[in-house]
Amino acid sequence: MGQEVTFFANATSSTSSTLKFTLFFDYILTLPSTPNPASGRTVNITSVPGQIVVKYTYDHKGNFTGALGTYFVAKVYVDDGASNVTRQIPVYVRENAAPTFEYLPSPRFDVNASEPIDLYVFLKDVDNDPLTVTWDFGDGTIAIDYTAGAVDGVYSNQTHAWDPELAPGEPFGDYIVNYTLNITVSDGFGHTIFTLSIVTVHVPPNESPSLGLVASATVADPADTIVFYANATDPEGDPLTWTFYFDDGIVEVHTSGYSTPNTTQWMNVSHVYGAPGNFTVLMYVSDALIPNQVFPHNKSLSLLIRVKGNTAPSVSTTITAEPNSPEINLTLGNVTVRFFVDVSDADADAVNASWYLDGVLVGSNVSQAALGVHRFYLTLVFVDTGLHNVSIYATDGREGHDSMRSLNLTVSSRNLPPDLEELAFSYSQGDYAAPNETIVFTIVLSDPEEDVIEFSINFGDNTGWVYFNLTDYVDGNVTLLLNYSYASVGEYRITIRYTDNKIGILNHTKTIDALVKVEVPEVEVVQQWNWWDYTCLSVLWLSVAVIALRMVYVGYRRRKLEREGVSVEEIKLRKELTELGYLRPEEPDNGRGGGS
Ligand SMILES: [Ca+2]
Ligand SMILES: [Ca+2]
Ligand SMILES: [Ca+2]
Ligand SMILES: [Ca+2]
Repeated sequence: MGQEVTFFANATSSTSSTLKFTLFFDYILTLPSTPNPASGRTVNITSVPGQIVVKYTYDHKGNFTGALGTYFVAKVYVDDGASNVTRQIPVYVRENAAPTFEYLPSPRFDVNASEPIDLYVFLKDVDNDPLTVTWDFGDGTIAIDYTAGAVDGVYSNQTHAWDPELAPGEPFGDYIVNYTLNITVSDGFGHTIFTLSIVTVHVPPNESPSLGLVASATVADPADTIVFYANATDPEGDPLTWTFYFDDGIVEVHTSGYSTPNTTQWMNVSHVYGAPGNFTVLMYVSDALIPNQVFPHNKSLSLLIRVKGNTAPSVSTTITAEPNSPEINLTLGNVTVRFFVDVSDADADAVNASWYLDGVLVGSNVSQAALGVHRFYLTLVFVDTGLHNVSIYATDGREGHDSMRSLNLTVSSRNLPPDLEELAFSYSQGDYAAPNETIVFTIVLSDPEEDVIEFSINFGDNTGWVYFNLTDYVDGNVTLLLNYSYASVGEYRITIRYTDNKIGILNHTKTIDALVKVEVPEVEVVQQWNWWDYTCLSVLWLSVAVIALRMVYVGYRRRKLEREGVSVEEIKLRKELTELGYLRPEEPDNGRGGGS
C-alpha cells in the first residue's frame, strides 16, 4: 500500500494499424465478476504492435483475500476496432508494516566517561523499506544512518563516548551522570519505532592540584622587590584560581585557564613590603569554582618572609697588628706584620673590604654571604723603619654602608743613631778668622749600620742651610770637608744637624752648634811694666787660675757632650745597653775631636 506498481501490457493486430489499451486497476468490485464502476483506469492508443507501461499506486488494501494476502483484480482491454481481447491479474496490496528491532541495546548499561563505546541495532522491514535510523545519544549529539532495504535485516552501527561537561574541579568524589539513548527507526511509510536506554556514565573523581612556592629572598630589605615563584600541577588540567595573601593586608587573585593535564603551571608574582616585619605569605590554589573552593580543592602553601632594614657590616673597632710594635729584624732586613679585623653582617650580606697602606690599595677581601664573624687578614713586609697608616674599608655593597678603620703603625728597629766623631776648624792665626779668610771645617761622622746620613749645616750668617747626603764610609766613618768664609766681622753660631732617618734605639736626629769668631787683626801695642806690677799681677793670677782651671775643665766636659748630641741621661742609657749587649763597649778615648 502506497507503493507504486508498474503494469506492462503488449498486443498486436493483423487487421488494424492502431490499438486501444484500456487498463482498469480495480476492475471487480465483488466476486465473481461485479465490475467496479469507480475503478481507476488509463486509456492508451498505440500503433501495431503496441505496448504500454503504466504506473499506479494503491492507497488502500485489496478487495479480496487470498493465500498471499489481500488483492485487487487489474484488467486490460485491447481493441483494434474489429475485435476486443482482455487479460486480468491479481495485484496484491496490503498495508505497509513497521520495521522491527531484531537486536537492540540493553535498556540500561554503564560506561566510563570519555570511553568510546561500539553500539548497533539489527533491523528488519517486511516491506523491504530502506530505513532511517536516528541515534540521539542524549548529550546533544545526534547521528543519522540510512540503511538499504531491510527485508532481510540490516545493521546500524555507531561508536560514541559520553563525556559529561563538568565545572572545574568537579566531581569531588565518585560521580555518575545518566543519559538517555534514543534510537528511532523510520521506514518512510509513516512507521517509526524507537528504543530507549539509560546510559550511566561513571566519572572518576577530580584530583586537587599539587603546589610549589619559593621566593627570591626570604630575608629582604623593605625596598626590595620579592618575586614569588608559584607553580601548581592539576591532574585534570583544570583552570586554577591563585590567591596570594601577602600578610600586609594585600591580597592578589589570579586565574589561569585549562591546561594539559598533569603539566606544571606557573604564576609568578612580585611584592614590595616597604616596611620591616615578619610576614607569612599564604598562597591558595583551587581547581574549583566558588563556592567549591574548599579543601581539598583549595590547597595552600605558606612562606615566611623577614623584612628588615639592612644594616651596615659591623667591623672591629680597631685594626689589630701582629706584632703591634714591629721592629725590623736586622738580620733579615725586614719585618712581617699581619693585620686583621673581624667583620659580620646582620643581613648575611657578603662583605667586601679593601686595605690601604699610606693611601695605596694593597689588598682586598670578600666574605661569604653568611651570618657569623669573618676575619679579614692583610700581611705586609716592611723593609724600612717609619710611621705608616694602615686602613680598611668594608661594605656590604649597599649605599652608605661603608665602614673605615685606621691604624697608625710605627715600624722601628734596633738601629743606632749616627755619631759625630769630629767637628774641627782652625784659624790661620790667633783665635779668630779675618773677614773673607777661608775656614776649613772637618766633619767626621759614623753610623753602626753605615746608614745614609743626612747632614745639614747653617753657618749662622743668614745664608741658610746647606744639605749633604753622606754615604762614602771609610773604616766606618764618613768625612766631610767644607771651606767657608765670612764677609764681615762678627760672632757666628754655626748649627749642625745629622740623622740616619731611622727609627730605632736612641735619638736619631741630633743638633749641635759652635761659635766662630771673625775679627780684624789688631796692631800689638807694647807696654813697659816694672817688677812690682808683675809680682802683684802674678799673685792675683795664681789665685784666680786655680778656680778657673776647674771651671774650664767642667765646661769642657759638658761642651764635649753637647757637641756629640749626647745628654747625661743618654750616657746612662748607653751604659745600660752596653751591659745588655746591644752596643759594643766604647774605648776610653775614641779620638773624638772638637772645635778649637
Ligand atoms: Ca514497512
Ligand atoms: Ca583537578
Ligand atoms: Ca647588610
Ligand atoms: Ca744607624
